[in-house]
Amino acid sequence: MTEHIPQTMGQQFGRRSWAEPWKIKMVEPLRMNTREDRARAAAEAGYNTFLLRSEDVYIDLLTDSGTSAMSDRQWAGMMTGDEAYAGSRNFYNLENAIQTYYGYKHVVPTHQGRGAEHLISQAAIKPGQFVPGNMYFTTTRLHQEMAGGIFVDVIIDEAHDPTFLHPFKGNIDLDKVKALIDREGAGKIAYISLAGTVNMAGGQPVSMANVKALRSLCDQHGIKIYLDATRMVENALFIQEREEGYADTPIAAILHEFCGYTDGAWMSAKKDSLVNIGGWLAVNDWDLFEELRNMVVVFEGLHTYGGLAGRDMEAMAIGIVESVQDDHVRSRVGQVRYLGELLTDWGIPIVQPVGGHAIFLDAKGFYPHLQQTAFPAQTLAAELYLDSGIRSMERGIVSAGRNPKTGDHYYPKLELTRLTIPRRVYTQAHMDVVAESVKAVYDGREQARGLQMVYEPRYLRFFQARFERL
Ligand code: P61
Repeated sequence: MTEHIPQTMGQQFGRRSWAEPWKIKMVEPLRMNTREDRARAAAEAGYNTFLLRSEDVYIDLLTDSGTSAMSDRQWAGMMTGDEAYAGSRNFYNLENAIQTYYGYKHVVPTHQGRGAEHLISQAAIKPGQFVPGNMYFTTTRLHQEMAGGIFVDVIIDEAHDPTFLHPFKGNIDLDKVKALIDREGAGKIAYISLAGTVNMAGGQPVSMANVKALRSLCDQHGIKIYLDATRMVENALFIQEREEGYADTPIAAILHEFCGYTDGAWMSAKKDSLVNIGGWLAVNDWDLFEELRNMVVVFEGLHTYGGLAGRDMEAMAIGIVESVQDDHVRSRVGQVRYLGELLTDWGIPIVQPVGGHAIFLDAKGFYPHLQQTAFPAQTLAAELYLDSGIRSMERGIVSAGRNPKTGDHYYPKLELTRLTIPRRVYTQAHMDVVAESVKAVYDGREQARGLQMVYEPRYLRFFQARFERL
């Protein structure tokens, strides 16, 4: 009998192991439950993971939004919250952090990302104008449409193919933008809606070369570029790893350079910036800023708090600095990649290459026998929960919603179930448990029968829709 010599994960993958640049000081117990408990909870939740109670979840990979663990420094910063109605000291710290690391001139705080999306959409879109973007995001597109804009997908075609290996699958196809300008005229384009590490494409990055080329195209036509900076720090890591000339450039410098090619940005700070709540909007143009600063008092709160407490703004200011540290970003994305490598080696269909914040299981690859109208990704999320209590999120036909003109479902090419990794929360052992559960569900894939939707809300239906098993 040959002796089995255990190997560390690094050794198994032929590299030196990395580790998180922190140690754990406080823990939150997890609750395990039985398959019967989960069957009851899933049925009560209408087989929608958004409707589960968190207490019924074991490992929560619904989202990386607002679910990060804050550092001791951020918690200490919370105690220095200046809860004045106007002119809170913490606002100026936040403004300074955004100006320093993202490089924009004028800052408007908002309660979270969609608050900022609302303001920029209302201020910068005239009804009937087109808003080209590198794939849609649910809340982003809805705010653009509510402002009268028409979303046009201008991401490269490769982004719609889950198996295509491209280092920058979030890139904009400049020919698609040029064609739109030629057809409609630059005046019919509100702005380019550019997202870093494109969420719905699987957390796929945009290259520096792409944003530079986009800038020069837009300059020729007087078109603005606004950036969804929500996971732009993670995008910077991919540039450092994959783009020539950036291997020795710190994440912070890459972030700053990238933002410099854009005219402004909106942010859900609940992701990169390591806080439980918060967002902002920042622009370079004074007139637009004046408009936004005026609107924020109607929809969010005074322009020096935007719906946030002083302590929230302080945690964000500190979180921004922590988020751009190279060792932090490397271990954050490294953990996602670790889970992705396991699943890839086991032959489980996932979006390739692995993106920054999540593993996206290819539900069409799991369930080729299910029609898209039987909601394969929703089914997969339900099966994973039933197997192990792991909570994931549908990112397919349910998330895509309906075409507002025709009322038909949008049929996205990508039918995905997202395992989203919160920052600084779970360990490598948790990732192993997750991988084994995904494998168990994959092994039982032929039994899946799909779901039917029995309740469909009007807006962002995936959050509250209910299903029954077929
Ligand atoms: C998420 F199921 N993302 O990924 P807010 N831009 C981008 C985001 O990822 C984003 C927002 C703007 C979430 C939360 C969420 O369909 C959903 O702070 C790239 O959440 O308002 C949010 O930022 C909006 C989950 C949002 C969803 C919409 O889990």
